Amino acid sequence: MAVPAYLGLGSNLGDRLANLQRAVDLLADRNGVELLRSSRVYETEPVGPPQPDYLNAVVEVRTELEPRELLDACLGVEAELGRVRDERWGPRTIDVDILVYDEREIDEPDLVVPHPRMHERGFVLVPLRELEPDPMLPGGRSIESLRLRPDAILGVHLHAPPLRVPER
Ligand code: GSY
Repeated sequence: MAVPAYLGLGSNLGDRLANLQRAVDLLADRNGVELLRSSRVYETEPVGPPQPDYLNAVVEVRTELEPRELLDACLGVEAELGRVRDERWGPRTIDVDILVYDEREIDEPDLVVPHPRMHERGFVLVPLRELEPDPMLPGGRSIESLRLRPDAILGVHLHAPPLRVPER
């Protein structure tokens, strides 16, 4: 059975907008992943060590893949876009994270869903809330309960319209 999921996309190296669009196109090519909608694209100040600003967006998918299979699909897209996983918080051509998978809570060494830091990150919450006003957050938190630091939102600026979602 297909379930909804939200994926966070980020890029701060090379042609950032083209990287995000390519990631959407590659995800749409995967068996068992249907791209439904994209948020608009935001330019965001980096969280982590000094590095170039990111472009971030969130996409909604419906997927027949199990969470771990979806993770593999995300890692496959990162690899196809030439991502080398070296510095943990460092710059990257593309980052594809599972933010939310249906109503599942998963806590495994390399797969934690809902994404454990999503509620602290304006670059995730701002685009995600365009698609889902009341998303599932880690620890059963609600959006209303969050006291997101104002500077987390301040570093998030609208940059481009939604990414193109390929026709089904
Ligand atoms: O967590 C994804 C990679 N990443 C980002 C990001 O996507 N956007 C911003 N603004 N900062 C980030 N720091 C890291 S690491």
